[in-house]
Amino acid sequence: MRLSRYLLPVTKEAPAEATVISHQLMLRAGMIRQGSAGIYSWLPLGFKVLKNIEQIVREEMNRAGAIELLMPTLQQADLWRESGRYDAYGPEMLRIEDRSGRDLLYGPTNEEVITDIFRAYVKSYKQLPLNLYHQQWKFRDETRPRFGVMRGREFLMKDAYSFDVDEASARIAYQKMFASYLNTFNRLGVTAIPMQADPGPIGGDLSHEFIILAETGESAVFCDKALMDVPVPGVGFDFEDHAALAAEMEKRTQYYAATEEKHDEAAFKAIPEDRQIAARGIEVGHIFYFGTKYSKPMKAEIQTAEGGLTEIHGGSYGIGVSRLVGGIIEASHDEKGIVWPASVAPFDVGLMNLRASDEACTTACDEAYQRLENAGFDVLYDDRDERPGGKFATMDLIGLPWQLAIGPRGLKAGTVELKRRATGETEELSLDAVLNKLTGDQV
Ligand code: 5CA
Repeated sequence: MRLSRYLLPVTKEAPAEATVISHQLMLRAGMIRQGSAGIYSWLPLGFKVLKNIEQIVREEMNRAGAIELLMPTLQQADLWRESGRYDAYGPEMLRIEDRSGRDLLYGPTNEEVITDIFRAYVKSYKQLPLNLYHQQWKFRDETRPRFGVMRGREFLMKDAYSFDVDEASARIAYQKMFASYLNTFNRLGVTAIPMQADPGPIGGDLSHEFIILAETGESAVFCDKALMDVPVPGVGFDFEDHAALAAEMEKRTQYYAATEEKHDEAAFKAIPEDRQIAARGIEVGHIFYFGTKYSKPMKAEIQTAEGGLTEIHGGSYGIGVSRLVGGIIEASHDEKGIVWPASVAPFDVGLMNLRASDEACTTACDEAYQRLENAGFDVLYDDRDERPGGKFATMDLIGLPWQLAIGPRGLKAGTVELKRRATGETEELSLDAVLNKLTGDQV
């Protein structure tokens, strides 16, 4: 992508209402634009990151055996009357009436809709276990939307729903999501610690939040430092190996980790002092086992092997996809700007023409652009006739993993300058050597 043809409205300063660094950087890097409070347009650069996160979440959900579908944003109020949550949900729910007077709502979550789909089509234990998910916009009329996309009113969530014949198999479904989340967040370049959590309005008796530690996090969290060193299951993990699933959860739940609502000071103080972490965190995922909470009132029943009928046992599993864009920045930035983990970066390489008025320099840059694109890299090519200082500052701000600067001086010596954004380390190399190095880095 040529920057001269792109829409990248970067700014030097962030507006005063942006109080946390991720919000400031997202505005300065031209990733989002606020409509009303907590409602954003995703500008081209921000949209690319959002899509990259969505894709990793999708791949890891699929790997764990979940199946993607798509439910609408607008839901029938009647389903929520059946579950009993229509009145219980309160002013956070945006209620809408259509032209014929029917009550609709903009979904804050989808337990009711998915249970309705389930009961329409699934009648037998033979069709279970089943885990269905989607990535869809939600609306919650939060009292205090803040921190940019981290607490929005409209936000993108991945929500998965598991259906099982009994509690024992539902707990396996829960463990699958637990293990899968560890891999997902690891691929997104962040460490998310599973912590015992309060199920809140979703309900249930077993619940974990996945927390990224960050000073600007909204929740107070307490955990054992040892948890940070437990390796993730890895992409080769066998999700059908029940013993391995239980072990992955046990490896972590053996250590103390809880959010404020579930905090037990005595248990926390029992951890060796040098391992006690009392910090703040960002909740990027939340999983729940709630048994028959929805299947009972909504009569989602299936035939058992014995020939009787039973209510299904359910769980739901959320990831804050749009919140993660902010969360990843909170965990990965420096004084110059964002430092994207390669897996979610909006482009792989930022190519800078340091003297666009110089024909030879422009020819060399055009050639580098072509060769990088042909080799499969997504390149943002700053081809504008502007001063190098501003170009470097923009590239540092938007945080692409690699920067490639080409100017007349280097070209005389047959070299270009390659910089790794994360470390600031630079090298003078031939274009061939750059391509070799980047290709090697990719595998
Ligand atoms: N139905 C369940 C799980 S699918 C559910 O709604 N869980 S939740 O309420 O915990 O939300 C799931 C995830 O969405 C949270 O972990 C968080 O990462 C994200 N989220 C929740 N509220 C917001 C918000 N206002 N802005 C951005 N992300 C949010």
